[in-house]
This record gives sequence, structure tokens and C-alpha cells, in this order.
Amino acid sequence: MKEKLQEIKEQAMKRILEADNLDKLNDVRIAFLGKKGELTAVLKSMKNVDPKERPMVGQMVNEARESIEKFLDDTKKKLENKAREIQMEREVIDVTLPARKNPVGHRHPNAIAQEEVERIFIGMGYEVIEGPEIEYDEYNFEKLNIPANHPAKDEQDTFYITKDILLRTQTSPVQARVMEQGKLPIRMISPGRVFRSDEVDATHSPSFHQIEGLVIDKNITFADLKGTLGEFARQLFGEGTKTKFRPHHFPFTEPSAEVDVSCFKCGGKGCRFCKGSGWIEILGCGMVHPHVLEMCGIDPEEYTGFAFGVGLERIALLKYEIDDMRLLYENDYRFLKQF
Ligand code: 2U9
Repeated sequence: MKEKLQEIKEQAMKRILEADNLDKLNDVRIAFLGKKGELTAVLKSMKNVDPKERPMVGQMVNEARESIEKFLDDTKKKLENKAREIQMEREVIDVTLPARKNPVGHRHPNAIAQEEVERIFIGMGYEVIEGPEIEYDEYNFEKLNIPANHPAKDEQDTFYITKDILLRTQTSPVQARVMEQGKLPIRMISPGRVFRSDEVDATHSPSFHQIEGLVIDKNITFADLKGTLGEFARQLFGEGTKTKFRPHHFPFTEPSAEVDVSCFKCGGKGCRFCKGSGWIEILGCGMVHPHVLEMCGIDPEEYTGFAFGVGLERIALLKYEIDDMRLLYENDYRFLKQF
């Protein structure tokens, strides 16, 4: 028995020395001290030992167990230290390495164009006011003098949520609400997203952005409108830019006009960009219809005003010479980073 124990002890020590990681060491512990381990087997066979010799053999088994356990624990500590050292080495941070590039996004052409338009009007004393994208029919159409039988109100053109609630088709309801508040004079622009039930193509999208402007004060005339939009066009497209006002019709303004700017590519001679005409259409405008003033609580005998609307995407496409509106909605970084 003594020899057997000595042999088990030597075997265990040898295997412990050979274990070069914590998993292998644990295997050795199980092989010798586990429930089915070799030393445990010896303990179980004690019933066959002569009862007189049992205390002595028992003591020998305990001694063997203790020395194996101690050696296992010491080796475990050594292996743990070694593993920690390896980990520390692997995780060392080289502070002299150049920093990894952190790619940042890019401002969208729409955002750049919007900020440019806002900057110009803020410079002329306008306030920037935003409003809800979901609106009442009353504010989107009725108060803007758009009658019930107007084609724009067709379900083909407008996204209705209920009979009376819709996705705004223009930002005009924001101005209608400001007018209703009754604080005059008003000098404001309202940028924002609008919705129209259009098929997607190079120049249309069911959701796009507008910037509308409104000025209400005593003695505002069409001359103020022409001067303001002329200055806007010069600041946006360059000092030499000319403007042309063509008569038009909108239900909410009277008289109304569409505005062309002289082509900033060819200076008005005619080129591919302006399709040979020398002019590019950029916005719509007019004097606020007296009926609209009345419906929004303003006396048209005392106050007059002008309004205008520009499509933000149209400005972005023109300014950055982008030929397909869909590029503005794909958010491909390779496209965006060019502007
Ligand atoms: C109120 C009164 C009048 C806003 C106006 C336009 C002319 C116009 C278009 C530009 C391109 C829409 O995005 S677009 O298709 N808009 O031509 N908008 S006058 O007139 C108003 C607004 C609010 C209370």
C-alpha cells in the first residue's frame, strides 16, 4: 500500500509539472483527487485493509492527498500569474501609434442649401419658424383659399390621415397659424418637409422640402416683393443675377408670379443647363390674397403682405448641379462628401 501511494504521489507530481495551463492542471486534479480519482479509489479500498493497519494507512493517504493538493495550489498560482502576464503583454497600449481615423458623416446638400437660404433671410431681419407636418385640412387648404373642389385636394395628390387631417402639402399652414396669433408686423420664413402623393422620378418625390416666406405690414407692395426676391437671388446665385417675374396663378396670392433667374452657368446667353433659354425657374410668389388675410384674422384694409415659396431640393439640385433628385434621398456617403 505504501509503495502504491508513493507511486500515485510521484505520478501526480509529474503530471502537475507537465501541465502548462489551468485547464490541464484541473484535469490532473480530477484524475487524482476527483470522485473517480486514483487517490479516492485508494480511500474506497480501505475496507479491505487490516483494521489494525487502517489508522496508519489512513494517515498515509491523507499525507499524500495534502502534498498533492499543496503542489496543485502552488502550481495553480504560478499558472495564473503567468496567464495574467501574457494577457497584460497582449493588451499593452502603444500610445505612440497614430490614432485610428474616425469617419464622420457629411452635411446633406439639402441641409447646406437650407442653411444658406436661412442665412440670407435672417440677414434681412426674418424669423425662422417651424410647424407640424401633420395638419388640419382647415389650415392646409381652407385658410389658404384653396376651395373644396380644387384638384390639389384630390386623394391622388394629398395623403389624408382622416377626412380632416392630412400630411401637409406645403408649409403655408405655419404662416396661417402665425397670422392668427395676431402679432404684427410679420417677417418670417418656414422651412420644412411637405408631402404630395407623387411617383418617384428624377424631379419628383412623395416627400420633399419647401421654404416659404411671409411678410405682413402696413404699405407692403409688389415692389417690396420684387426687391426682396431680387436680393435673395443675387445672394444665392451671384451678384450679377437678374430676376424675371412672370404672371401666374395661386389661390392664396393675388397677383401671383413665378420667378426666373438668369442662368448662373452662361450668364443668360443660353446653354445646356438652362435648356438654351438663359433663364431658370426657381420660385413662386405673390401678394397675400385679401381673403386669406381676413380668414387669418388680419384686416386687409389696414395690412398687406407678400408670400413666396421655393422647393429646397430644386435649389440644392441647381446649386450643386445634381441631375437626379433621387440621389438626395439615398444618403450614399460617396455622393454626399462631394458637397
Ligand atoms: C400664406 C399665404 C400665402 C406661399 C407661396 C408659392 C407661391 C409657390 C411653390 C414653390 C415650389 C411650391 O415647392 S413648390 O412646388 N410655392 O409657388 N408659395 S406663394 O404663399 C402663401 C403662404 C402662406 C398664409
